[in-house]
Amino acid sequence: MPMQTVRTRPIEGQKPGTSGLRKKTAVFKRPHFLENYVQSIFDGIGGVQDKVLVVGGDGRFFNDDAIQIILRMAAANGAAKCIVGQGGILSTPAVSHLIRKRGADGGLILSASHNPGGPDADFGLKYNGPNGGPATEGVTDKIFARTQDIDIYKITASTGVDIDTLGIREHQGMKVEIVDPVEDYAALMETLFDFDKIHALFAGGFTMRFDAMHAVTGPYAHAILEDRLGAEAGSVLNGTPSPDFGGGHPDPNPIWAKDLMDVMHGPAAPDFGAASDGDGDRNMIVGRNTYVTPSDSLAVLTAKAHLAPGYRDGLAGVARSMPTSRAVDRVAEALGIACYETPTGWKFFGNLLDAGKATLCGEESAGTGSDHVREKDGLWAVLLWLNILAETGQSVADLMSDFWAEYGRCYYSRHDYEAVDSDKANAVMDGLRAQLPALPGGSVGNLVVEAADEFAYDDPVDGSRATGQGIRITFEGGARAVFRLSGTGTEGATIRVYLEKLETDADKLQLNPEHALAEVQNAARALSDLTAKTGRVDPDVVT
Ligand code: VG1
Ligand code: CO
Repeated sequence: MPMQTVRTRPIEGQKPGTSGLRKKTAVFKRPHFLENYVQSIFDGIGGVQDKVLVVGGDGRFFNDDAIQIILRMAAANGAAKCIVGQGGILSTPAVSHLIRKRGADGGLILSASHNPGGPDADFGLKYNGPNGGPATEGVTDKIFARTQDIDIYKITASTGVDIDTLGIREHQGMKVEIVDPVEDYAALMETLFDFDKIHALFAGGFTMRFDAMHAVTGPYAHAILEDRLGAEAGSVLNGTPSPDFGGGHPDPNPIWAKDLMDVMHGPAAPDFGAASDGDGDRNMIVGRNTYVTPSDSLAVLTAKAHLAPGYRDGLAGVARSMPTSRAVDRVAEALGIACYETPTGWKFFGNLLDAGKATLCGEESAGTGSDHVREKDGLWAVLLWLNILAETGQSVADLMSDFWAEYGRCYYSRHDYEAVDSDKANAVMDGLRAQLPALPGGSVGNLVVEAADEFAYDDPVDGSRATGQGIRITFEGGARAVFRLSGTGTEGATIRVYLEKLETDADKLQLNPEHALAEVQNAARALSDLTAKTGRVDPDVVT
């Protein structure tokens, strides 16, 4: 009998967070844990009988074994076909594109994104729906509900499927198609950007470094930046995916991509630098001696997107997650287009993109994307920047200076306090929550509170409401402090404090961001009483 029905029972801890389910690898490897969750996904989406699924991951430790289990379970559950990236590799945006291009019913992405990988680090699994985007809140609720009352899962008894050789084969009545992970994605990029113009830019001596951080974008970056666009060999750093990401955090920010930051601020800095994360959906942009905050990047891309062929006709609208700085709001206003504010997590952009209300979306955490897929897309952002630099002929530093002179500068920083005891983290949030009604009109230091609330989002497309999405305190003159708990951590709670200050004085556009934000940081400290409540003084990570 090639197929088994295995009796099981609910297993604790299978509640998906901001972006799928993320746990220590050892937890995912416990008997029945992954199987239970995969079956809960299948049941939560109404079964996979006769369906087509896209499957791939970022290559981290346990990627291969997990894919084998998923394929055996898809076959046992009657799926018609699985489309799998060769060697089990597919970036998150590439999965999104494949689902859409092939008209698949959904996809499974094996990744814990920017969290480190390895036997002692993190693993994750995300389900994306037929539009190519992350499971909506409604679908996520159904999957979680099933984890609570699951009793059986189905799996074939066979040992495994060859996922390394391109082509279509059969596994116990299900087709398995192994595809090149890069080809379709690269072809999509070619429809959006002026590859000739970018090629000419490199041919003219323009230099760049792209840090793939030992993660999934390596093969994509080699193929697109070096092979097709002619960036000199060696432009891609750390370009071979490794199961533990070379022992690092594949998180593209100035802390974890410090090597790249050092190069970009050193004597031999190239013209342009960029990095991407574990699963290829995030991006960091840096010019020579110039770090571009993700919030500013979204704003600049909004202002200049029309310079790339894919966006020549302008943008229908833009959207940003609530904690993302309001720089893009100012650009949208000048362009006369709508700007939506959504909760953290890409799943909230899906309806806006599907309905044609937004063309570009972004988050402060280094995610930017457009309606070409339903995920944020790291290399896409890099290519749009390259297209804009090729068209304007400006350096990143000059482009930013001009941008700030026109729109003002939103100084921005995020402070993360990691692995905080959950009760203490909740006490910080509860303490803030209790103060909210009394804050408006009062002052904290020299700042006067304009508004204070806990963010809730009413989806303009399907009318659903998401509550408890972070506390925001706005000060007169354009400063803001936002507090929320992370939904992607795997140890205790992570408190995120987001600081922002608008500056329109032409003489104050080149300040040290830390100094520019000192006042609002002090206010955030005073209001949250974070040190007394958690014992923490300095944040673990500042980006
Ligand atoms: C973090 C970021 C959020 C992002 C999410 C997934 O969530 O803040 O902006 O969408 O990670 O990113 P949280 O809940 O920890 O703040 V990733 O690149 O999965 O895929
Ligand atoms: Co990611």
